[in-house]
Amino acid sequence: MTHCILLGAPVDEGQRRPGCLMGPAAYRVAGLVKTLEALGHSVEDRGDVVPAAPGQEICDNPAVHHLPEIIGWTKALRDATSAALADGMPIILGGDHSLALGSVAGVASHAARLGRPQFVIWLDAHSDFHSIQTTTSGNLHGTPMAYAIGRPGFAPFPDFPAPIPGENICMFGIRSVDPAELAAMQNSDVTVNDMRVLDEQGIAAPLRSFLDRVQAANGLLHVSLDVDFLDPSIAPAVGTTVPGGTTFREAHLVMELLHESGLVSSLDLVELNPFLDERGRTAKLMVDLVGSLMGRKVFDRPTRSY
Ligand code: EXY
Ligand code: MN
Ligand code: MN
Ligand code: MN
Repeated sequence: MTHCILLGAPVDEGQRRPGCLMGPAAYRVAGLVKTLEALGHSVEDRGDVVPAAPGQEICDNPAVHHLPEIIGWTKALRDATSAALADGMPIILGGDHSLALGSVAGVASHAARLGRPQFVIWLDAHSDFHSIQTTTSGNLHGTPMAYAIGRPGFAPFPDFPAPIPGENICMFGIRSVDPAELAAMQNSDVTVNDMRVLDEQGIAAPLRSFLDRVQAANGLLHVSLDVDFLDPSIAPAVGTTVPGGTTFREAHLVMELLHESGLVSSLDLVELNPFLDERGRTAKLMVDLVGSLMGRKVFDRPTRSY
């Protein structure tokens, strides 16, 4: 049984399409609490995080927008996530992926306090590897991974508490990468399982080899699940759809294997824009996937001795 702590993060300033700020409410309406409680977990909904007051931060990239607001969210989400980890498993309800600037900083600072390595699995069509210097869209939801790994170019942001080594980051589902991101990633040790890897090897082999590394290092694992990891045909309610995403079963298999590893200590659910589909179909699918991550299965399988 896990004590799940819900943190609403109604952030939409990291991109330009209105709607993500309705994400936290949509997850609550879609029955996230009931799903978790039905699996025997306790749930504490701490409501929506309130961002720190925006400062006067500026940067020399004219494309960047809402920098002070995003920095305010980052500080508040870093602190709320880190505090929640002392009491249970934070589940951060987004809101766009700029929330991970704060949530990943929060898990990293918690892991550093424990003296354990922090690992991240990034389930996304996008690598989100821009610095605020290299982004051309100026949408800061495309930058959290660069901040987490300690790429230069985040001067206006608080120092990232304990930059995560590239070898501790594994991406799945990648199929939309900008040239500047590719150049930066090729200079890093991040494992990038783009959709071609999933086509050729499936999910289990690359995922199990990453989980073996997390286990061997006695690591903590943060899961960042972007709605656009999924194929748009099953998850249309996201502003950055990219064709050729994962199927319903591939996504559930990822969650089931993560559950069986027993290694997951925190979760982001990001980029849901409830305005973009009908009757909460995508929100319900995301809640369904959380059910698989938290132990719902047809048959009991011996958890793999990681
Ligand atoms: N790489 C593009 C950009 O930086 O604007 C697209 C980023 C989409 C990010 C979404 C959250 O995954
Ligand atoms: Mn705006
Ligand atoms: Mn993303
Ligand atoms: Mn994405």
